[in-house]
Amino acid sequence: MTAIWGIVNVTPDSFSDGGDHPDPTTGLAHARALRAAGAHVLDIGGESTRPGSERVPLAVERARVLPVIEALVAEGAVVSIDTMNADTAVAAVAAGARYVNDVAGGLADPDMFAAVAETAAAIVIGHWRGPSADMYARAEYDQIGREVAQELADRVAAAVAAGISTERIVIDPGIGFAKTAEQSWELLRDLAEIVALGHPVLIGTSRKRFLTPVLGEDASRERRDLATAVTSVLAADAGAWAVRVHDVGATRDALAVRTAWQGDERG
Ligand code: PMM
Repeated sequence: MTAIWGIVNVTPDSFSDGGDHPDPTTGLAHARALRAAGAHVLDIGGESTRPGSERVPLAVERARVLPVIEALVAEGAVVSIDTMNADTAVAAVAAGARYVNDVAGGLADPDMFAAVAETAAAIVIGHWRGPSADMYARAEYDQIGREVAQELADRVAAAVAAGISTERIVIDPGIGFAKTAEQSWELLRDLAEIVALGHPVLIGTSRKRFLTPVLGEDASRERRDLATAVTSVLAADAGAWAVRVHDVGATRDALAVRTAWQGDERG
């Protein structure tokens, strides 16, 4: 069964749900709603990674996410912390988070892998080439699937060298991170190269800018959520282990349709 990760951005300026859940109280309410809608994991972030975004102070990030994580864990939810900061990751795991989701794959904070190694948490290693502020300057590839797979394999090796056992490692090709829209589509077409690395693969396409050439600049949030439900099914078909989405209900329904189409045993 494809796992659904529900996105909870406790930020005033996130990629695509910015401003909806700017503080822990509204963030918690949103997380509970996503859980009720069928999210298996709640991915809590306190720092936006949207193109062009600036970094936020550690204390601000922690004040946003920790109360939400503590409350959700107390309710029995499975929680992930979406952070590029080792200190935040460690604090979140101490508060009960089971996954550290680092879109930078340990490259933004050199202490990340060693810090996670000291915990029992699993880590999501995202493909990343540099900070969001100027990531498009690094969007150059000859064969994107092969290059992203190689760069991810290098980060996995670094994580293992730092003491994170291989079964604790999830990989993510980082759709939209240092990739143009066309490159993101090409990478999705090449997903087999990422799956072949042998780790569970998490895919994040939800509401992202690369959908714009397909849907049009003025596409509503609802239309981007519908498109995301479709990419969730296609990602599952391509071997993804999990999809990270804003509209959990739409993706849950889309994946249920896929399961029915295929017959129960393959879900
Ligand atoms: N994308 C965003 C943030 N975190 N984490 C993972 N593992 N993969 C992604 O593609 C990803 C991520 C982009 O910002 P958003 O939270 O506003 O969608």
